[in-house]
Amino acid sequence: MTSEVTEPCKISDQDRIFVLTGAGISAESGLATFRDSDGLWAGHAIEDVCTPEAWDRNPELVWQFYSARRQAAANAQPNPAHLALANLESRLLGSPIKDRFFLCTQNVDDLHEKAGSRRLVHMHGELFVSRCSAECGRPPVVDDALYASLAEVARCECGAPLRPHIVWFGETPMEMDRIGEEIRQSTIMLVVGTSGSVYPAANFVRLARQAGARTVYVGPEPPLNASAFTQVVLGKAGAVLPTLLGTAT
Ligand code: BV8
Ligand code: ZN
Repeated sequence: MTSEVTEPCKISDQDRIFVLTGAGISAESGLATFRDSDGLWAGHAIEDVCTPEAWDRNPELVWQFYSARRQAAANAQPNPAHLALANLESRLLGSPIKDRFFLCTQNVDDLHEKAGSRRLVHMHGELFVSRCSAECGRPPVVDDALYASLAEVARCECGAPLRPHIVWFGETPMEMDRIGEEIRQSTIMLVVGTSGSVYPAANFVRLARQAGARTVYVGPEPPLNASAFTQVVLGKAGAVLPTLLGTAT
């Protein structure tokens, strides 16, 4: 059922909310999405910057790509959509039932954290974190440096260059067990700003339906998996979420 947003989404005090966000929620903060005409992939083939093979072939190009993303994200601020989710989380924190809000983002930017979200996971990694490219086992490190050449790239104590702590195509997403558990317990799944073209994230809505949850999509156009939603609300997240989540002042 496709509609414009009119009244807040009904959330009872028994409901447990699982939120999945994609690049669309950061579009109004000035961060390009992947598939926009001038999107992130414009100018770069996925296989040249977002696969382990790309890293083996040309780590300098990969670091130039992610350094440009770090620069853009560092100058970006959360928008009303990020703030509405953080506000909803804090409102639900007060309720007797614990942990009724869980946020899973495919985004590697830190705008959800900047907005005040707490109970969240970055299933595809984080832009401002790096780890050892030799996987020597040392923990990932916070790293907001910009690397124009491989010579500048910081090194792990084992001597190997650091790589972005990001999930590339062909790599296993992070926190999948925890995400699976949260989906099973959810009664409402809210999905915001994702085209539904990348798996396993694009399958979460079907898992939520199997768990009996209401499934709501918010974005300016129906996603590829639109048929799996009980409600599709067409509109920009920054305009829709404050009203839909009842945080509109
Ligand atoms: C894996 C980090 C095994 C990097 C990313 C064939 C069939 C099915 C699957 C596959 C297949 N071949 C290969 C696969 C698997 C592959 C895959 O899905 N490929 C696709 C291309 C077919 N997946 C993988 O490799 C994954 N790993 O499968 O491992 C496994 C599986 C299960 C359990 C264990 C192990 C790893 C995929 C992760 C890759 N890394 N990101 C980086 O950021 O640089 S994916 C990246 O692209 C994003 O994180 C996101 O997940 C994805 C798509 O982006 P979206 O967020 O949806 O953005 P997009 O631009 O597409 O759309 C924007 C949307 O926003 C639009 O709908 C638009 O309408 C909307 N919008 C615009 N403005 C607004 C808005 N919405 C609201 N408000 C607005 N203002
Ligand atoms: Zn190392």
